[in-house]
Amino acid sequence: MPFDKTPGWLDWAAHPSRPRFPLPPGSVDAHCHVFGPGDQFPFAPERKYTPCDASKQQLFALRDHLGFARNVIVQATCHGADNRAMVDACQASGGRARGVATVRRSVSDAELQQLHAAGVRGVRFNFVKRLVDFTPKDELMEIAGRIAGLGWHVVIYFEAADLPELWDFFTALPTTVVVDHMGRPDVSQPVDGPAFGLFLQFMRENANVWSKVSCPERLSLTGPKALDGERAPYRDVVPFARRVVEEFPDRVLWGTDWPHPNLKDHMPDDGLLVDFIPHIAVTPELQRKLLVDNPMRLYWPEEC
Ligand code: 0GY
Repeated sequence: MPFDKTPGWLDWAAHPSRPRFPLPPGSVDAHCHVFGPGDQFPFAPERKYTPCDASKQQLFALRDHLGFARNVIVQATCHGADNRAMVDACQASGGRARGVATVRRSVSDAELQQLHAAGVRGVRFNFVKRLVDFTPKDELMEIAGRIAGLGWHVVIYFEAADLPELWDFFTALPTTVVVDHMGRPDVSQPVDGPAFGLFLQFMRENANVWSKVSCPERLSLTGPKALDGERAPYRDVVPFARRVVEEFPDRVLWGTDWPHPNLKDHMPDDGLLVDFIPHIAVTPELQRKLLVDNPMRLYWPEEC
C-alpha cells in the first residue's frame, strides 16, 4: 500500500459479532465510508489523516453480516473532493448504495449530473476543524443552491460548541439538512441542559433539519461496557439519542460509521453497535422509521 496510516490509528475490527437485535427488513446503514484502497483510489493531499484501506467489498460483507439491506456511503475527508472511491462503491452496489459527496465550487453541472447518475443524493459540509481546512460560507451556500435543484440535501458535521456561530448559516440552507452524530453533544452534561437544549431547539425550529443518532462510540465516556451482562453499550449516550428519536421520529437516521475513522482508544464491535439501536428506538415503529422509512424517503424516494 502506497500510504502509511496515521500513527495510533486503530484498524477496523475484521470479525464483528452477530447482533442480537434483528434489524427490520430493508434496514439502511445510513452513515458509512469506504477508504481507498489507497493504491486504486489515492487519499487526498490535503487530508488530515491517512486511514487503513476499507474497500467496497469489505463494506458489503459487513452489510450482509449485520443484516442491513442498503448503505449510504458518505465521502470521508481523507478523500477530499475526489469522490471516485465512493462513486465506485455506489456503482458496484447494484442499486443498494447511495452516496453523499464532497464538491468544490469548481464542480461543473455535468459532473453533478454524473454524480447523480451514480447514486449521489447529497453533499457534506464539514466544520470539524481537526478534519478539514476552512471553506468560505459563500462557497458552501453557492454549492447548496446548485445541488438543491437536483433534489439533494446537505449533510453537516460540526462540534456542539460551534452551533451558535453556525446557526444562521445552517438555517439559511435551502435544502433538507442532516446533522451528523447529533452535533456531537458532550454527554457528561445533562440531556436537559442548555447545550443539548440548543440542539433540540435547532431541530424544533427548523423542520428541514434531520439528525443521525449515530456514533455513540465517539461520544461516550462510559464506553462499550455492557451493563449487568446485557448488551447495553455506550449507555451514557442513550438518553441523548433516545430523546432525538422520540421527539423527531420522522427525521432521524442511523449508521455504523464503519470503518470508524480516527479512533485511537477503542474500536467498536459493529455487532454491538447494532445492539445499541433498541435502547434508543424502543418500539418496532420507531425502529422501522429510523432504519427503513426515513432513509428510504431521503435516499430512495422513487421506491416509496
Ligand atoms: C465520521 C467521523 C469522523 C471522520 C469523518 O470524513 C471524515 O473524516 O467523518 C470523525 O473523525 O469524527 O462521521 O466518520
